[in-house]
Amino acid sequence: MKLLKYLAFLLFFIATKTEAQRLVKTINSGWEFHLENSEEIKKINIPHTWNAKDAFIDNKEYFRGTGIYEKQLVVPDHWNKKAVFIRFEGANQKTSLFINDKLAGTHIGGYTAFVFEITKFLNAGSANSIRIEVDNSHNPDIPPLEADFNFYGGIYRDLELIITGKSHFQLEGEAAGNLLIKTPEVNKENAKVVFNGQVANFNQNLDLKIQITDPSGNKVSAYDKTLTTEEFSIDFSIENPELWSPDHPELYTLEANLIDSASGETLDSYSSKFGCRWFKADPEKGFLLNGKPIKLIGANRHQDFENMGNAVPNAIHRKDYQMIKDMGANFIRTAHYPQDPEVYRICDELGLLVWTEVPVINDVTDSEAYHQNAIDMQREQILQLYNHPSIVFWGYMNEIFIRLVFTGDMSEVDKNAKIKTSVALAKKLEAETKKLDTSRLSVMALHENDLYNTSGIADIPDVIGWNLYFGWYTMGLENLGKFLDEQHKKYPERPILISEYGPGSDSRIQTNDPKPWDYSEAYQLKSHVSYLNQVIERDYMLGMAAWNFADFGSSGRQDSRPYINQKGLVNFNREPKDVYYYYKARLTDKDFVYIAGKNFEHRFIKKDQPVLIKVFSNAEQVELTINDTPGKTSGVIDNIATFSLNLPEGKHLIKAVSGDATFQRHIEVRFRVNLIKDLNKNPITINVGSHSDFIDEETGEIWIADQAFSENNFGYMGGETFQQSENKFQGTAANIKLTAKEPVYQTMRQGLNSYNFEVPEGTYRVSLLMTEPNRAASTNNIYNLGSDQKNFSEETRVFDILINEQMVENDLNLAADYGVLQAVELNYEIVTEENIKIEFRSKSGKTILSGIRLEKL
Ligand code: GCB
Repeated sequence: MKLLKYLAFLLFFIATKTEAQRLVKTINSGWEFHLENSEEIKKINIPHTWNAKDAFIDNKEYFRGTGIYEKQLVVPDHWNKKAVFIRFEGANQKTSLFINDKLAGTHIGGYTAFVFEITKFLNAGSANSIRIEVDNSHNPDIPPLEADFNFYGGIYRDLELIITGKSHFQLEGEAAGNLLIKTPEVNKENAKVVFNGQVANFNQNLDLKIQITDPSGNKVSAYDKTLTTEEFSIDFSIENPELWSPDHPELYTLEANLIDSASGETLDSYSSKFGCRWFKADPEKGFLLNGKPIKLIGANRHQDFENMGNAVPNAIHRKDYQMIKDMGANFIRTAHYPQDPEVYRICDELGLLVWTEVPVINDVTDSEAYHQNAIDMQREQILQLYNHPSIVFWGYMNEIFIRLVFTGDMSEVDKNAKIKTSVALAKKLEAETKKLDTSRLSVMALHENDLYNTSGIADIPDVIGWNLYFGWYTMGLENLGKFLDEQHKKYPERPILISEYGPGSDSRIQTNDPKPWDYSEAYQLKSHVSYLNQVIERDYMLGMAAWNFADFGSSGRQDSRPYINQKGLVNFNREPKDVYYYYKARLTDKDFVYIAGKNFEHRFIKKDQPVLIKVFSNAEQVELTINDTPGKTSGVIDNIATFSLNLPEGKHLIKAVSGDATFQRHIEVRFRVNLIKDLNKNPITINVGSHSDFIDEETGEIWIADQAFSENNFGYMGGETFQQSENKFQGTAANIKLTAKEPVYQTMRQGLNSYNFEVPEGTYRVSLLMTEPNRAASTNNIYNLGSDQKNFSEETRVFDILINEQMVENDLNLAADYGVLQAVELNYEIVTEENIKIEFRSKSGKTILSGIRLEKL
């Protein structure tokens, strides 16, 4: 009997105890969703965006407007003794919450969390309606105004219900429930810790119980007292703290309970990790963490994912940062906005130093509301993320003069007004940042323009990040070091780092002869190697962050894959590109070796030309075994061993060994002249006007790099590589409509006289791939098919095509017949006794060709 009583008591105790603590639960599932002005109701789960698909569709702006989420919430009876909240981790970008048709709160800004108390709107013991309206339309008063990424709308981060006692730790307000843990003084011997907070619905019967545990889970400090005021600030001290760093991301835990002193009931609870470290940005010595220099090397990261938009689960955030850590990085910039709360937890755990920033980017509106919204975003970011030891930089502006610099027709007066309002806002943001946190560094990212110096804006934050695209938007990779040295000399007090760098690349484009703007993985590699070398050898440089960890969606982009910014070290689906493995070789210590060219396993070479193999390694030497014959070794320079192999035609197994690491890859070699002999089996596909091979993911066909004609072979005669502009070596980056083989169309040979194949007799299908790259060509079309008097303007391009002297196209005008930047494929069946000669005869402008496919029928 006694035992039963005891058990009953125990059960009661457990029940009240669990019941009494703060309850946090997601309410992500089972929503009904519709867009404004649409009858179509969809069942959806959060995280959700309505732009996952339409931001990637041709000729269409993605939807920017209001989306409405609805759901019933059954509220148990006993919640009337509780306080109930809804926490949004993030919704883009203006959100209103209605409970039972009453407005419970509104929030502006798409990248920070917010909490609304809904207690007074709820009917306990029955179903309550929740309606959430989220609006992502352009708003001149809300940052970001414009940027090179998509402003996907929706509730794209977790949505939570929080239930606490009537008295509770402050949940509403900019901190969205975070209570601040400060570490104002840390050294090897001692760390001072200050815990600040506020209790809502305060009364005199509240006990505060706090406990701090060390990284191994041992209790190191405790506090237990009755509160006399609603605000509290409690100091702790930790002896010989275990310091947080990328190599040892040691985390302490603080747990706080708010207890009703009369009943002993726990009304609310709060828990947060924190870390002990100190750091400094020195304009000569670079970045110092816990007193030691550490070169910050890592990447920027956007939060979207292929086919998902920004509505990604936490597991993807975790996977991304794990990949960044695994490649040996110690630094990450969450450009261009605060990311999911999970991201910062992961960075704390993995040991990644963080630059986080608010989305004040490209342009500023000179309005009170815009300035205030920007400041509110910074307040929210800092207060919500304060406790994360990983964060060392609070950022607040990215390339804020870029719109101004590139808007050609802006008057001097307007320009000066823009500069003035931007500088004024920077000063306000700096002041707000320092008001909230003097322990961290403020930072701003600039593009390559002296206006940031002359306007004085670059003198406002503690640290300057330069976004530098030498070898891409501006010429010459080697100009980087020169630029940095000049800046350092002119502004010796200014700590600097590179906040962005890197060219676009496409895993379908492969070459051994990389050039700017060819989108090859090889050029991306070349460029990153050069940047790493130039930054690492300069001690004053704090570090560098590659643009970008992953390819990301940007509806305005014209690259080799439309609507995607392709500067990622990994693809949009996180498939690594070569350069990802290069970082791993360069930055990690454990034996590592990798043969570059996952998509370059087929080599089409001239007979007797060597096959070039690049191997990434962190050892001093790499040994290759070719088809079981070992013995080829090469030294490693900048973590790359380069091999020139003489290989016969066929498939070869190449194995690389360095230290304890091995890697193998098959390489298949084909001599180009033999492709003609093989026409019986395989068509020849040529990427005309390009030095790169293009791998068609859909058909598996490889469109090989172009070549000049020689005897018994195939190739072009006459003409030159089409060049859109001076710093773009080849092709156009403009979107080509109606094809998935954009790169084949984007590169072309211009002014060619013919394309010749020395083939035996037979019936062949000749496919010519063409596009008109000149946008002006369509508007200048005064060419009239019927008349004898042909009147061509300079832009007009008209030519005839003859195959083996038979006219197959008369007065072909791609712009007039098909439109500019359209994929045009013309197929002809040809019977020949010997050879095929495709002639291009100009009537006006230069002839042009993008690709040829020759198939034997
Ligand atoms: C930049 C911007 C970034 C762009 C990047 C690019 O400087 O800060 O938002 O995505 O350049 O790829 O052009």
